Formats: sequence, structure tokens, C-alpha cells
Amino acid sequence: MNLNDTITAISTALTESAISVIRISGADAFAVTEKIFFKKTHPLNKAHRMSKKTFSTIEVNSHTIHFGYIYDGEELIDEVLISIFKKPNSYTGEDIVEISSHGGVLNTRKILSLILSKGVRHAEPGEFTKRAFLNGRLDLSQAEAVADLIKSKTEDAHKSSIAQLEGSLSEFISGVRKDLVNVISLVELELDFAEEDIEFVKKEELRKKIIELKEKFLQIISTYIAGKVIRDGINLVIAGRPNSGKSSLFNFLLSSDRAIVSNIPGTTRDYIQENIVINGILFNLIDTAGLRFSYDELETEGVRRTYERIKEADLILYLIDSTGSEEEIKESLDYYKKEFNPEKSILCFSKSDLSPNHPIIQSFNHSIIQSLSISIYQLSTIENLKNKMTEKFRYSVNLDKKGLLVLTNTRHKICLEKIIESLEKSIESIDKGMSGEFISLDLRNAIQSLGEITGEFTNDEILNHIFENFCIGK
Ligand SMILES: Nc1nc2c(ncn2[C@@H]2O[C@H](COP(=O)(O)OP(=O)(O)OP(=O)(O)O)[C@@H](O)[C@H]2O)c(=O)[nH]1
Ligand SMILES: [Mg+2]
Repeated sequence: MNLNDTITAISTALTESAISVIRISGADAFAVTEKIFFKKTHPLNKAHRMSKKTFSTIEVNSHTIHFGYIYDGEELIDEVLISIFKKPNSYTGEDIVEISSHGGVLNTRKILSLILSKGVRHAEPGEFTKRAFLNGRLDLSQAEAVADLIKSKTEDAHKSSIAQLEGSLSEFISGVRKDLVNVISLVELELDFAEEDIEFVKKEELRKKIIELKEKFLQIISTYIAGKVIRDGINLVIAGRPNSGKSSLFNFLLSSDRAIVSNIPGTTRDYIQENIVINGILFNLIDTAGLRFSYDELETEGVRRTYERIKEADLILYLIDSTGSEEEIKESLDYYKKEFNPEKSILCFSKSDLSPNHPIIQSFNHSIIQSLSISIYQLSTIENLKNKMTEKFRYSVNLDKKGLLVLTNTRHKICLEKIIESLEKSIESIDKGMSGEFISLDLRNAIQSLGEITGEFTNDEILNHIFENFCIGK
């Protein structure tokens, strides 16, 4: 990772928009800006065309905005505002210039090309934030929160990522780190005096302290299931026989005509997915090809893909067409009972507006497996379904509670689990009456894992993995 060169990227979405922001960060940010940015009177006034006035960054304060013009040689490119941030008080900790230009793909790209032609390197995804981390402007958990904040699609995802960005996790870690260091120093103090046989801490007390710490970590880990729902949402697959109304329900939930609907069985071939927020929870809604045996090669491939989606689903809506024959319904029911876990699925009898009155459905309604009757023409049945869908994932964390910490990141969870393991080992060492050296080694491993969360201990592989998921220009 080269921290000495100067990088640039377009930080806004590249489309027709009111403004675009192009960022430059690094040692040459100001020198390059002075080559392309000029102050002058209105360029459309011919009399002034040749009088470009140079701009000097030394003469201006940090955190100031300046109006002027971007020139490529004598060619006027755009009227812009530039923001100046002098190191170390900038996002990356380096000198930064942010050019706010007119939006639009070509205009923005022309400015970027001009900057690149002055020897500046195009930034990698997330490289500005990576530099912020490497320069100590934020720790790794905060850098990860930046990506989560940008990606958040629900209120709760937003709340938890902004809390993490503000340091909720970092604070927790520095607190427990202190506790751990205290315990270690107690153990190691005893080590120093081992020969004189002075027992500074009673074994029981040490054990109690470690167990208390372990409880703290377990409490945070327990929020992970909620955190996962908050951050990544629920993979929801709509499955069932052809023509059972899967695509109709998919479209109805999305309020759009996304999927083709027809009364010809086997309409949907490939699966289709869209995000939607229902009752504050993010769902990744997946419509699939109807499950049946087929001689058609394409349909068979579609069915294979449906099974793949089902395997990865957090929740499945299994639709049975209640207007089907008694035999069909019975067959679908047997299939459902055999293949699906009622904990992870909702059985729906579709097209209930056609008031089918099959005895088999009637009798089934009294069985242990819960089912719903739904119709896209009866709003209340869909509301009912939505409530059932979200009920399964209603988490008990209240994100409005001050200082509340929710674990949303798998990487953090893995580090915390490693800590639990190390703490358990240290308890084992105490119980086995092993020497303090072993206990201290286990506790030091716990500190190491803690440092991996904040990035105190890390390696290029982890860093690359984290930052490659960022947007360009962030
Ligand atoms: N009356 C009524 N008709 C429905 C309802 N839902 C779907 N249909 C009709 O059922 C037929 C099949 O609907 P689709 O949504 O295409 O069914 P599908 O399960 O996606 O079918 P495949 O893609 O072939 O697997 C269409 O003619 C829909 O208009 C409903 O709630 N009530
Ligand atoms: Mg379909």
C-alpha cells in the first residue's frame, strides 16, 4: 500500500445530476489543483478570456470553499467550487481538495481525466477511507461502519451503523480491553513474585473476574442475530407449484409489475430478486420457477435454481393454489410437510378470493402446521401475511436505547468468539492449577483478537477484503 502518492476519484454517482464531487487526496493534491483551477472574471466575457488568475492554496485557510474555473490548458471545462482541507484535519488525514462540479457523466469524467493526466493515480475502492484508517483518523470498526451507513436501507440499519461510526463498538472495546489488561497485570505480577510464593490474587477471584468479562462478550454476541437482520435483511423465497400465484404475490409486495404473470404454468423460468422494506425489516424477495418435473431443459434448470435459492433462504413462502384439484393440493401438502421446516417457512393457500372450499384445506386449518389464506385481491390477507413474515424476525433490541450496541458484522463476531475461546481456556488453566504463564498467554490472545476488531492488529489480506467492498471515491 503506497501512502505517498496522490489519489483521485469521482465520489458521487456517475449520472445526470445537479453536481458531482471529485476528490483528490495526498501530498500533491494542492499542487495539482493549482495547475487546473483558476480564479477569474466571467470567462464568457471575451475581453477577459486570456486573463486566468492563478489560485494559491498557501494563501487560503483549511476548510474553505472557493469559486473558480477548471481549465485544461486554454480550454474551459467547467465552473466549480473547490473545498480545501489541509492535513491533518481532513477525512484521510492528508491534504484534500474536493471539486464540486456540474453533474453529468461527460463533464465529470473530463475533470477526472484532467486530474489523472497530471500524474495523480485513480483511487481503489474505499481507498480514501483506508487512508483515513491507516492515518489513525478512525479505527477499523468505524471504517466498516462507513460502508454500512452507505448501504443501509432501513431505519434500524442506519441507526446501528451511525452508532458504530460514532464509536459505540470502539468504546466497548477500549473498556473491556482495560479490564483485560488489569487481569493480565494481576496474573503477571504474581508471576514476578512466584518464587517468593506470594499469591496476589486468589485463584477464585481471578476466575470470577474472567467469567464476568466473558459474560460481557457473550451479551454483545447475543445481539448478532438481530444485527444480521438489521444489516443484511432476510432472504425470502416464494416457492410452490407452477401457477400457484408466486409472481403475482411478488409483484403485489413490490407494488410493481416486475415479474411476468400468466395463467400458463411454467411462466417464471429464472429467479428474480428485489429488495423491499416491510414493517421496518429489509427483505430480499426472490420469485422462483414453479416446482414440478419437466421434460423442458430450460424449465428443469429453473427448478434447479429454485432449489438452490430455497437452500439459502431465511424464510420461504410456500404457495398452494387453493383452486387446484383435491389431488393436487394433497400432493403439494405432502411435499411441503416432507421438505419444509415450519419454523423457516409459511404455508399459504393462494387465490382465496375465488372462495374455494376444499374440505382438505378446511381440515388442514385445524392441524398443527399453521397456514394462511391469501389473495392479491384481498388486502387484509396480504397485511396478515406481512405481519407473519416480520413476526418471525422481530428482534428484541431497541436501537433508540442510548449506548446500545448491536453486533452487525460477521468479522467482529468471529473475533469475539475467539475471545470467548481464549477466556475459556484461561479458566481451564486456572482450574487445572497451571502456572500463571499459561493463563496470561490465553488472556493475551484475547487482547490480540480484540485488537483485530479495531484494526490494531491486522494484515493486508483482511484490509483488502474489507475495503474492496467499498464504493469508489469513498
Ligand atoms: N383470483 C386470483 N388469481 C390469482 C391470484 N394470484 C395469482 N392469480 C392468477 O394465477 C395465475 C398464475 O399466476 P402467476 O403469478 O403467474 O403464478 P406463478 O406461481 O408465478 O406461476 P409460474 O411462474 O408459472 O410458476 C395468473 O393468471 C394470475 O392472475 C389471486 O390471488 N387471486
Ligand atoms: Mg411466476
